[in-house]
Amino acid sequence: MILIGQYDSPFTRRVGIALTHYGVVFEHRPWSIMGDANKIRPYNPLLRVPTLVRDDGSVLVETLAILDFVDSLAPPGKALISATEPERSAVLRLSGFASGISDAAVSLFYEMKLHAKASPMLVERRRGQIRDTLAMLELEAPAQDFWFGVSLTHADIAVAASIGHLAGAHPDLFSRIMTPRLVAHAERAEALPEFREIYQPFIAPD
Ligand SMILES: N[C@@H](CCC(=O)N[C@@H](CS)C(=O)NCC(=O)O)C(=O)O
Repeated sequence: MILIGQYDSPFTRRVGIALTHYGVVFEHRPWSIMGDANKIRPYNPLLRVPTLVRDDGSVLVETLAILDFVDSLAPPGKALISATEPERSAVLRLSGFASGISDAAVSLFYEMKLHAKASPMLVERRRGQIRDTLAMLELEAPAQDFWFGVSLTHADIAVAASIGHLAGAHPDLFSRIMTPRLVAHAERAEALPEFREIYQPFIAPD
């Protein structure tokens, strides 16, 4: 199995951490979405990461679809999401909001980097989406290590990956956002072995 994408992508990092948590052996190709586009194209003409190439050669795109497959490889007792409700939807809800922050942060980055003059309306909309969603999650953030009880879930990974990406890609915005409980939660997650192993500081796409 091959995971394509650099770990400064919060989406690719989510997949890499989940695979590592499950003890799945995989090959990592840390290709840049811009500089290595020609390498990514044969696997994924959308030129997006994460891209997962399965052992049978079939390709999965979109983090949720990839994680759906990755979860089928979970060893007993290690599942990052419950098979039953309401626990399952609670993890999906939180992961969705956390990854949505990353969607807005990635879009904001491209808007500011790739346009000679960024759209003030779009920039303000993205900043507001990030700020308001973080504020909502801050009210829910737990004091204990894991968001939902005693073990790691996709929600913990999504929150930490999004916070880490935001801090790297938008340091000014991040420094103005006051979410101490969320940041503390992310710091606890970042201390875990799978987070330390699957990490790359943010590098602006060339
Ligand atoms: N909805 C996608 C988002 C993935 C995404 O935005 N990836 C970014 C890197 S962080 C990307 O590949 N951007 C390249 C592009 O859109 O051209 C997912 O969940 O996998």
